[in-house]
Amino acid sequence: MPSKVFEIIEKEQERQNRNIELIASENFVSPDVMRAVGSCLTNKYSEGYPTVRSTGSRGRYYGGCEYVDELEEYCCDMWRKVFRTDYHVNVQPHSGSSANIAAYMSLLSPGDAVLAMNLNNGGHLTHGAPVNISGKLYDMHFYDVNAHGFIDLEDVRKKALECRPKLLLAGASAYSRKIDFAAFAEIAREAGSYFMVDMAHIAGLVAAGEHPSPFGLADVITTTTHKTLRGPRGGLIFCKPELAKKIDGAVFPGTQGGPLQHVIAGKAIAAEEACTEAFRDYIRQVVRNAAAMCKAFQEMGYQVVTGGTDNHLFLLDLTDTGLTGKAVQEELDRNGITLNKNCVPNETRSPAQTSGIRIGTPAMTTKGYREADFIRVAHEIDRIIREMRAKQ
Ligand code: DSN
Repeated sequence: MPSKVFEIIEKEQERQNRNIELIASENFVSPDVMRAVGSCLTNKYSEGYPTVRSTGSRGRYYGGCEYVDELEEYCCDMWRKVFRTDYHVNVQPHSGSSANIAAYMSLLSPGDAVLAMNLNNGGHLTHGAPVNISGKLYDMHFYDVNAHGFIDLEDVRKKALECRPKLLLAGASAYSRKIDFAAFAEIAREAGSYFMVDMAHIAGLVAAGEHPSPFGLADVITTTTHKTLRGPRGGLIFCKPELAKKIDGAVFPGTQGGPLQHVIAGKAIAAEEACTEAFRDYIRQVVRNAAAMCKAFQEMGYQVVTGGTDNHLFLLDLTDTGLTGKAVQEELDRNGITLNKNCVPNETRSPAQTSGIRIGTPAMTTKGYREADFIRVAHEIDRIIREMRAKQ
């Protein structure tokens, strides 16, 4: 008798085939990534690092690691190639959160000041939210967006010079505009701070040259591999070579045990894919699709935070409609359109309700959608929202 698990997987597969997927942080991996992640590498323990490593790290704690050593070195080389960088890279973080925690551990002591983007205005849980370990361990300070939703670099500078953070953090989960990493780096230099970038959302755009790169500017760069990069779920940490030993030690043994070599194999394949012209075409289409869909909403009278988008996502501010983000998310889900509720700048509702929704184009671009398809979906979302308003 087949396991109940396969029945559940089959249902999820059907949901993924059927629904229009607009969650900005999701994507669909290639069959090769899927095959690597489901491979025999899941059976292998390999605590430690490949034996011959420029950082002088300690090798593995287990026998039989000759092939996973080769794999992990190859994966590191491929990610340096993707971002055209000579930064050190650690490919072991199990997730973006693990990558961020290890990065903090390597640079900070408990109680050190950190300046990051406010979660309510587009930041991330692991950037110091009080409920997250980052918010409990460090003395968090937050910069805001201005009245139009743009990162307020004057506010960043003022707060950095006031609190003199040990670490200045740039990066967001719900921000639709280019981030000026050069300006952040300059502020970090003035304030005497380490500069860290969490580029999880936009990493695919950075790889394809569609967003300014933080390489050469940031001391440490973290990312997930499963968003615009279209790899398996996981994290990466890049750092300037002089921080390599600290970063490696903070990942293992600092915060993790054995690496997931089957996921590292998937990450290596994603890196190979990210070096292709087909990947760059996909990213360019992601950006064109977001711009087209965003414009369609604006033409129908919707309020878009910042008045547009430069990347793969945008936020609709539904305040004028009187509907919550939660209600719209749930009604769209019933109609086969998947996205998530999101706070808007100066949010008046709780994060469980919100006044906005976040819309992203990577996943459906991977499925082949182009501008006209996204415009059609925008009109379908408008139809559903108008029906909801009529029932209010
Ligand atoms: N939770 C992810 C997102 O949806 O943006 C970020 O980690």
